Amino acid sequence: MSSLCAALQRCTLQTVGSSRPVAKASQFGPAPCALRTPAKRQAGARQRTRSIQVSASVAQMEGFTVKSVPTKPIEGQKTGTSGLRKKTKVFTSENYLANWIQSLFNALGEEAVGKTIGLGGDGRYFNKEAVQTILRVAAGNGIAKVVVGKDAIMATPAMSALIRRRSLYGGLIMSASHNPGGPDEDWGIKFNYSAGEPAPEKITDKIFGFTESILELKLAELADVDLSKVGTTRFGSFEVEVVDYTTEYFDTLKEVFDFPALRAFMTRPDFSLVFDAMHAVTGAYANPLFVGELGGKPDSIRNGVPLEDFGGGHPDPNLTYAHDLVELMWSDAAPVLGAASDGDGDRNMVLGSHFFVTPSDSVAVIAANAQAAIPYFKDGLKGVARSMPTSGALDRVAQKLGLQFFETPTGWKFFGNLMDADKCSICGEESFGTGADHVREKDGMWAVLAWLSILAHKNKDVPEGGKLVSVKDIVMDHWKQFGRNFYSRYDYEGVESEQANKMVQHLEGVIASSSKGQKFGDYVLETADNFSYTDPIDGSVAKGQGVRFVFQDGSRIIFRLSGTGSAGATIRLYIETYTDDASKFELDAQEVLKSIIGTALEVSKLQEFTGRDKPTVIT
Ligand code: VG1
Ligand code: CO
Repeated sequence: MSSLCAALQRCTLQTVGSSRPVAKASQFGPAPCALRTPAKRQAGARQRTRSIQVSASVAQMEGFTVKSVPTKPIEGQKTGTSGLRKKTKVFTSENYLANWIQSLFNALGEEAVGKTIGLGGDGRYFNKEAVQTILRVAAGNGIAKVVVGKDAIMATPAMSALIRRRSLYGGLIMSASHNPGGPDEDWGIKFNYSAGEPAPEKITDKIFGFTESILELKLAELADVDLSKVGTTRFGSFEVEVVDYTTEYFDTLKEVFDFPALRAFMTRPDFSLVFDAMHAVTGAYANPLFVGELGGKPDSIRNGVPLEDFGGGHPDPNLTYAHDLVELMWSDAAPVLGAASDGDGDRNMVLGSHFFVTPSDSVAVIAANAQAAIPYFKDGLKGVARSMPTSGALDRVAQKLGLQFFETPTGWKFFGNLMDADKCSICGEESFGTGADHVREKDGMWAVLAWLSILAHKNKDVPEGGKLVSVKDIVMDHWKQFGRNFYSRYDYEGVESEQANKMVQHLEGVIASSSKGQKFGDYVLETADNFSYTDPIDGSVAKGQGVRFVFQDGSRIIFRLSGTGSAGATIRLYIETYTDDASKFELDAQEVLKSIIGTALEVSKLQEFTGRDKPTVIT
């Protein structure tokens, strides 16, 4: 007997709306037994035909009713780099969300029946309503229990920790990450699997397949659950547990870091921190963590209340969107450490007084210091990994420490397999994402605690009132050992998709006709390709992950199209050069990269294709 049938064993079937057209068997999802009674289940083809003729039906589960509601496929429900993201108005349109959730359960099939999943999000507009819809579809598809963050809150890394610590089957995160929120902005949803990792492409492709053929929603008739109070609500065989969203996450962070040592450092009178939560989800975590657990001053937290529209801003921790923090860090009142996080709490930006740490340098510095400064890594690292467009700073650390090293496509889903196979401890992306194998997501708060740990370690012998080793000192010291990778990213947002695609086609042509040794401006070509990745663990292949030109001195030009936008296209241009000449370390990256950026724009004919003479964001 299938597990779905087992879960629905107590169903009783009633027929309603008998004037509806007869549905074909193939129009139903993978679990037609949901529409049958146990007695009929054994009675073979005749009964099966009869039950399938009931196109609008209700099944009585123990404690609630499941309605079969007809629906139609909706175009374009394809998951991008991280979940499905669209304008909020698209998601709130009829059945848009329910269709995707139903397709998810169709894709997961019987494996998910009777299981427990997590649910929460970044606090953005529509999350609380979305929870109620998701609960109805989950119950209608035989999920036994959903663990929901209080007030529908759950940061992305916290969901990963929740899944892992509670051995959940998976979890849903309602977030469009750093994209703005509100009725006229963006909404999004992602599914994480049993190790807490973003669903691999083989699952997201399957979900997309179901969205293209879906004709039925299985909706449980449930009263709204009160999300404002921790506790359990039972609907017969279905259960909803509203939980404190900090518990599992903080328990995990406590296993990684030495909290008493961090507390001692945080409370030094000569140390100061400013954490900018950007009115996003880490607002819900920053106070209990930095103030509650670590003894920081309450005024170290800025924009610490999560708002449905993130206060009208982009909750994206970079030099453009976190400008208040950047201004503070370049003022006389700059604290020792400045940090910010994004909408769903997986990204981070780290700053020192008058100093910005690029994310590519940040992961390299953390990897180089992890063993000495962070208890979780006291036995050394298993390996490190970075996404392809991330600078080569981490490669140099791997080489020096003799670590396994991996270069993956953009998006966190590619790191999970390496971690599950014990091949990678720390990884990062140039897009302000840093993390480790304590969870299977990038982790903004983890990165801040990692920097706090490094600062605490480097300053352990500095007496109070002595000159503290600063963030800048740590990075300068790193460059002295490893050299500096000058790095920048140009984003051209809201470009017409067709023009962006044409530019990529043009670049493919340039690749095809280029050869090793050819000169591009001041640079001599080593290789050019469209990056393709074969997962070393499961052999899956991801193609077309970014056009790259790698030059003989290690400099690189990379172009890729964003997979997280909700409309139009965003072109990303990544540029990198390297120097081990210490006299150049303090030069401005934009100055150093000027000539190679010029080459990149010339080769791509970006302006010709897009009409843009400058990027919308530079990081
Ligand atoms: C961007 C970043 C990528 C990151 C992804 C999700 O993707 O470049 O590195 O993993 O966002 O991050 P894209 O396809 O737009 O370049 V998050 O914090 O938005 O979940
Ligand atoms: Co994010």
